[in-house]
Amino acid sequence: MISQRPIFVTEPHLPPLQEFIPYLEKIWTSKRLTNGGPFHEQLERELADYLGVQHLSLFTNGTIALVTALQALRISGEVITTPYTFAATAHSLLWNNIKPVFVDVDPATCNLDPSRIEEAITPATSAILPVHCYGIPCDVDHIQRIADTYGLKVIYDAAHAFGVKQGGISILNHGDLAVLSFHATKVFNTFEGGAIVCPDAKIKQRIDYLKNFGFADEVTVVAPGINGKMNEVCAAMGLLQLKHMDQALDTRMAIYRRYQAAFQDIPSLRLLQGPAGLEWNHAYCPLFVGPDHPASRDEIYALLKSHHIHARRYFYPLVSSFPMYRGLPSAADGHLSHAHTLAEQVICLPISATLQPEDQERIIELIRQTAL
Ligand code: T4K
Repeated sequence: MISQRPIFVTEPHLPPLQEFIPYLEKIWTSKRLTNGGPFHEQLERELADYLGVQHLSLFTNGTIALVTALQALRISGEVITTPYTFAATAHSLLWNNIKPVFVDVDPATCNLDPSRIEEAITPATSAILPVHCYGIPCDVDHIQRIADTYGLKVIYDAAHAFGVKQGGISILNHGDLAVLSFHATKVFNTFEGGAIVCPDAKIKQRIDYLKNFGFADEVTVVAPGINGKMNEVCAAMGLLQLKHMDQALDTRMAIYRRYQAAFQDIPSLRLLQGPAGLEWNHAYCPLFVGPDHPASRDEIYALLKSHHIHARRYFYPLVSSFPMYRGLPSAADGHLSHAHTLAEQVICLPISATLQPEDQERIIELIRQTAL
């Protein structure tokens, strides 16, 4: 009998429950629940090692980390960003009273098109906030050249880019800061969580103050900080997850390759590809349904849903079309034509370390039928 188990786009990867119990016992015994506890400190060290970065500061989630990264660098005025992303990217600007300026994306990578950035710079521009969308790296060299020329900061929204390397180097080392998300739906999860990757100890210190209300010590508050601290249960989850990471990443790659093999003879269906030399994490599996495909993207989405397969249209609708952004001059449709096309064509297929081969076969079979 064919399984009808619901399948989700990004099912969390949970290590065996019995492996988590000893961590919980330690927390219960020590009564240290949060505020820079031992698991928090250990996870900061182990993650920096694993990711190949100098320093990182753990956060309660990726959104608060983005908001804090902007504050840490005292960004104000206007910031150039992508409309093809999750709401949190642009929202982090509004939370800091910064005006987002949307620039179109490169359809091959889904990332901010560097050749369109300069025309969007004004005297009020203070930074660029690109996203390594789906874990595919931005054109970091081109973006840095522009930032250096105009004296702008670069903060990467690297929510999808856990463990991604290019030429053997972590993509998280680019920009002034890079922000990760460890949400349940991410490649690496701590239930909720995130981090800011920092190039030096000084900026990490400032960020550590900012995530703890601005406290530098018991009696000194140096900034109007927020509560962005990761608690000990989430940090313990991270330590345990890290032990299973390599296997989870291998499974994701195998799933992606099966999708690739299954659709390669259908030119109206395009899977996103990474550039040569990329160690990708396969954070998402976006499939673009071309206008010449016999079924539309939404028909495929509905077909899968009717079989309890919950694909998602990340990132539709575009952030620039949300009510709080659509009045901006940079949100005008003609200005963001590639982003609009991608948003109309994309469907993210289920990919996770827990997706069973027989379930993937069901997904593939249903989609292949739409090409007949
Ligand atoms: N920047 C970018 C580029 C981002 O993509 C995100 C987050 C952020 C910043 C902000 O980082 P965080 O503050 O979240 O750390 C989900 C996630 O909530 C969000 O983290 C993520 N991006 C976004 C792309 O996806 P929703 O609203 O689509 O989530 P939801 O609840 O509909 O879940 C998606 C699917 O995952 C469901 O069909 C079921 C499955 N699922 C979900 C959860 C929460 C599970 O199986 N178990 C779970 O616990 O936003």
